[in-house]
Amino acid sequence: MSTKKPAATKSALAGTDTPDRSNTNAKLDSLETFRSDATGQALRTNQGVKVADNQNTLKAGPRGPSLLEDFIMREKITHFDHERIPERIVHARGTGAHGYFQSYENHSTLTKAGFLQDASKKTPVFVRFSTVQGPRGSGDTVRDVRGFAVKFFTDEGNFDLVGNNMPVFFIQDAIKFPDFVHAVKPEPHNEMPTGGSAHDTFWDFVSLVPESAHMVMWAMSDRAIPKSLRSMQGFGVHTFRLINAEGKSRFVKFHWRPTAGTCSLVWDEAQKLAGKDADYHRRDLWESIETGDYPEWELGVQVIEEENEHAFDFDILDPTKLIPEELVPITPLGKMTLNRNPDNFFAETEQVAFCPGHIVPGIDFSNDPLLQGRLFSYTDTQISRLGGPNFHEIPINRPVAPFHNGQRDAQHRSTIDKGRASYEPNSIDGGWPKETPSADQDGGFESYPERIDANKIRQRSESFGDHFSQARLFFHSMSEHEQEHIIAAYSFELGKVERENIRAREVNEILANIDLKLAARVAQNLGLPAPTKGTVEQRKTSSNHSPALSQVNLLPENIKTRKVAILVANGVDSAAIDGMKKALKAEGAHGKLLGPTSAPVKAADGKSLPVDASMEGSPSVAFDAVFVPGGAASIKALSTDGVALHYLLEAYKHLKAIALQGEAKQLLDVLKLEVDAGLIVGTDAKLSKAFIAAIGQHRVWDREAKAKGIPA
Ligand code: HDD
Repeated sequence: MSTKKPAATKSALAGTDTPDRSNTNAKLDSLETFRSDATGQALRTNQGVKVADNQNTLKAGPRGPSLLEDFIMREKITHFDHERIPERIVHARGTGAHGYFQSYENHSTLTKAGFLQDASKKTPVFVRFSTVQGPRGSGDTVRDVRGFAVKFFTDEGNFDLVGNNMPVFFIQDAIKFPDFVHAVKPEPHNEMPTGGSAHDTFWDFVSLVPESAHMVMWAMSDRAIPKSLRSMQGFGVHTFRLINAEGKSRFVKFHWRPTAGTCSLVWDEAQKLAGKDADYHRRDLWESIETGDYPEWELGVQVIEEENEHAFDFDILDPTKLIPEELVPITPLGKMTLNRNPDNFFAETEQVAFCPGHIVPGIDFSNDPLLQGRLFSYTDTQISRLGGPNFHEIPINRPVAPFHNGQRDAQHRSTIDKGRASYEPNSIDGGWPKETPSADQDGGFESYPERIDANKIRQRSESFGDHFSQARLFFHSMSEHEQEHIIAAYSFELGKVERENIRAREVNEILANIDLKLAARVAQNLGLPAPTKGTVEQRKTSSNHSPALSQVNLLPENIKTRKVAILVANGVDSAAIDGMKKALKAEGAHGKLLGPTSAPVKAADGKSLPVDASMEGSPSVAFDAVFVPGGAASIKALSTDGVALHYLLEAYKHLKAIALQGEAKQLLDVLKLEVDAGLIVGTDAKLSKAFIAAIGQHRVWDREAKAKGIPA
């Protein structure tokens, strides 16, 4: 038997007392020694025994019964039988990526957190994006809130910012979380629906709990069907504290702003994608990282001085409220870049364990009662999900900062602690490990000494009592088409609710208190009488319009990374393809050639052009825009090709930019369509210019009413 050890399993992270920057870099460039690479290695059992035959169970003769003594087969099957761990109770469906965070400058006036003080330092991060309702195998593009969880591996310990793509939440107090989750999850009797909130129990709960009104409005808006994970904003939701070296504390709200802008799918597209490519979002994230189109977000904070804690007409501790950016602008802190896909989904994305309670010196909690409950829930959940309290030793969760304490044993302990004293104080091991008094340089974590003098009570603060003003603020800040989408979403979801009393309650007791026109439109679509007044008196608020909430104002200034389908058939004008591809490339966009099949097409000039995919295999819903180059024979073929015609009609219906070059103009008559701001015909460079400008608008909203009549 060989005495050689199997490939690298030793952790590089244990054992030193000072933060090791080489580990920080290791996180960045894949050098972590716990990554196992089997290249050039023999197949072995988990005990290190080389395997001679991995094809056949040990049997009594080639046709005889299998033998119990086959320890190789039993080890393999036993391990397989236990491969799954419990999926997350919420946010089960997710995808992750590695990257780094870099501060813009020294923010020491705001915080003593080291990773926000040195502009030259790259702090490794692991991010996991998720949907909330659906199980692990559910679709990516369902209407739902998206999780946006970031683990910063700082030299002072891990900081987890566990947020969502919406800045508020459904409930105000953590004790209501199990109720909310039970209501939104698939119904218990038949486990339906998968991935969505369009069912009785969700609407029963939210129509009885008015504090959910604001967040439900976000969930019915375009924000709940993001175009990609790369185009989502992220929010820490709760108010946190930043504390500087002098002990000065300020309240903050964390914001992530994508450099790719914020935009969404349209509803029909989202529904189709859930079938045509259930992995649409995770594929997009994966491919953009592989292509080198690294997704980026700017991290910023809204800062509220302690003396201004009560300066707003809502409570900053109430997680159903946002602070309009027009009242408190965002101070940029730094940028996060995602530049590496995981090597192994299970080991990294599935086993990563986020906990809002993971903070570092310079950051602290507020008394938001939702946050306070979360501080308990996440660690508790990881213990059952990851099989014990040693989940911090799993490679993806290990801090780059060293960790030593008296905690010992428990399931799956992998650290081999040396020494005899697992208690503090001790004299046997020289007193190590020792506390770091907060007064020392690089002192230990110290909670902000907030003064509290109160009765022990179960009571909701009256300052949490206004549930409708910010729902109204959100609705009124939307553009016309965004408002129409919200009305359509409420109508669609409530239309799926079987019980009329629930539908009526949502309209009369929730929507009527937000906006009577909204309530009337939804009531009309449900065949209910329009309410004439709300059930609670409207409050006067200082903020009635917040342009920063509308995605119309959040588009990027370029079309970088946008994907354009180029439809071709035999006889296509290859010069037109080259011209458009060049123009798109210059803008950082990607053109893909799609043919009637996956076979190459023959251009009019005789060239053989390989295609990237067939039109059927790469549907229009997966692209941002469509270009049809001319060439008489190609256009003749496409004019009678049902897949090609459907492709264009679907892209038109989903309000995408379409450019028809040269002879492709004839398709207008075939499809009975007219040119508009995004349906462009032409022959020269002007065409690509206009096309690029139309893609930059993301959608042709003016076309929406007309496109409704298209049966794609
Ligand atoms: Fe939560 C997971 C975000 C309220 C209890 N939550 C989870 C994840 C995200 C959020 C992004 C997935 C993390 C990952 O990718 O692994 N949760 C939020 C936000 C909230 C929120 C932004 C409100 C502002 N959550 C919340 C409350 C509780 C929980 C009030 C319980 C009292 N959340 C959990 C959990 C999960 C979780 C059950 C499931 C799996 C996990 O933690 O690791 O503990």
